[in-house]
Amino acid sequence: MAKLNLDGQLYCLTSEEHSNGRTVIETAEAMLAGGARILQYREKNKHKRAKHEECLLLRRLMKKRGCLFIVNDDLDIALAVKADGVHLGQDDMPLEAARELTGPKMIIGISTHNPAQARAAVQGGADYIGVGPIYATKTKKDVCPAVGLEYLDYAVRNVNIPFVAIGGIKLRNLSEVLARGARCVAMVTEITGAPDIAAAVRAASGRLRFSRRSGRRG
Ligand code: 3NM
Repeated sequence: MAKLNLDGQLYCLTSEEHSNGRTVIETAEAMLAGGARILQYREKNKHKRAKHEECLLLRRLMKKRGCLFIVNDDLDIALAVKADGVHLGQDDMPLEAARELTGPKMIIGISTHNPAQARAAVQGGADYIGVGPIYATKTKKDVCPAVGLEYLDYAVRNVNIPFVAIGGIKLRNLSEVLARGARCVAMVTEITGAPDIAAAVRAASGRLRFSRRSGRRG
């Protein structure tokens, strides 16, 4: 795989329970309409069969539109549908074991919440890491309290692979995160809960691209 480049990109995630009655497919289509370039399927409360079925559909949709498709947690589903990548948390299958199954080409992302976890993921060969939760979030149930901007500062200075700032990020606090040097940002509920998902993706992506182009932080 060519080296992953997430600079200036909005990282989109699904969450049907936070999508105001829209299905995960409707939400993903709206994200694509807004120009999404990377999307993670993250549906914590569904059965595996339903997740597999939705991922099969999304895999086709994302491929057609040239959008990277990442599956959260379920490495078996990621492999079965030939996703571009899998995203694993600290309590999921260890990175080394996952890499044995995926081979070198599949993207593996790892959620990290402190510098030690970041170092371990980078040394273990992760393609990117999540850095968060930057602000308080109710979307991820089992995550530690907000780590604040300090851990983001650490990542900006020390992490030499792409990283995604995540957790409680909204359009209203995006400038602060960009000003600290984040180059890729994930938002769940700000996007899935927006009245117009495509417009929300466009707005956030525009801000990220602008900050990258101008080299300005914020
Ligand atoms: N991962 P929202 S925080 C999926 O810190 C996820 O690793 C996190 O949702 C981490 O944008 C989080 O609605 C939830 O706050 C982010």
